Amino acid sequence: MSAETLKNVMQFIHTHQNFMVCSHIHPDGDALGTTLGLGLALKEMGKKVTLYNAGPIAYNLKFLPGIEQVVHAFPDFEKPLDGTIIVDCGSIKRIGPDFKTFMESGNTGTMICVDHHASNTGFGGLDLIEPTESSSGEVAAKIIQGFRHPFSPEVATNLFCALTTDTGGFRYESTTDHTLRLAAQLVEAGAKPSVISENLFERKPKYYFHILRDVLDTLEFHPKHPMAWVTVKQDTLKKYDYDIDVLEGVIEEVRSLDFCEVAIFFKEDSEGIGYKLSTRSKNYINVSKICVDLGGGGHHRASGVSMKGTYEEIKKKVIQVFEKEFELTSGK
Ligand SMILES: [Mn+2]
Repeated sequence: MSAETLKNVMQFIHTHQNFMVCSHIHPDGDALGTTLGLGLALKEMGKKVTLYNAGPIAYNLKFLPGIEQVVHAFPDFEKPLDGTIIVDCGSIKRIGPDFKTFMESGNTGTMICVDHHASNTGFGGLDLIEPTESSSGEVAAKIIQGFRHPFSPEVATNLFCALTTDTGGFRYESTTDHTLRLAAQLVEAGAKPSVISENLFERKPKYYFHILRDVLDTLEFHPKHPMAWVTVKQDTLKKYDYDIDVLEGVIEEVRSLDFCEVAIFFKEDSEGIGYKLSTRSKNYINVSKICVDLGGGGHHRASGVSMKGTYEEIKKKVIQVFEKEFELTSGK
């Protein structure tokens, strides 16, 4: 953690009053948990805070305390905000389609990134980006703790959701001793791990299993490298009245295969012009590097990219890139 940057961000918050906290479209538990955790804490400190997310809010995040305060359209602000804090979001584009207009209205004030995406090159005026932290929730907690502001049960629940989401329930290698120490403090402050985990992981709708069955039918293995992939096309998805976020769990199933280092999930986009890829790795392949090269981003072990083209073109290109990476890695 860069102490200097943390100090600058805290100084800015301390000396200003009017904020917006927002994150990326289709928020996951880190994006929304951090928006709410940090946003509610700033409100408790007496700041005026607008909580924004382009949405949609996934079925398993609707339990988060304060979720009803999140707005999905930019309000007409009477005067420009002092600052817009963008959490868990690696690029301006990912905030959502309306953000550009809002930015051009000149109302954002100073933009502040609070993030842990290695691919975030810093697009705010003040950027607290810590790729070694498990989650943006962990970065936001540093700000709250820096102010010596005690975690309320609501803030603790939201931040615990952020940590739980991005560490896969404290299982991934991003889980450090300080992640667990922070988790303990959040539990002490009122976060309920079993309630949060049940909401996040054990409330899948029945149709998830129908989709999963169809998707697993497409499972393919690379003949040489420890890599497997699955695909879902619109004709399958059209069979179900589904929530896109439900699909997020599928890739984790594939990664859990014994020999699998890399898992890829090809999802046909609804416009039929390309595919959205989710990629995961277990131990040594840096999927973020590959996704950034292809125009996307994320983390070393979990990244994504949207690509235009036919299924065959995209699949061929992506598999070739991974083959090259496996060859480079084993050559070391
Ligand atoms: Mn995150």
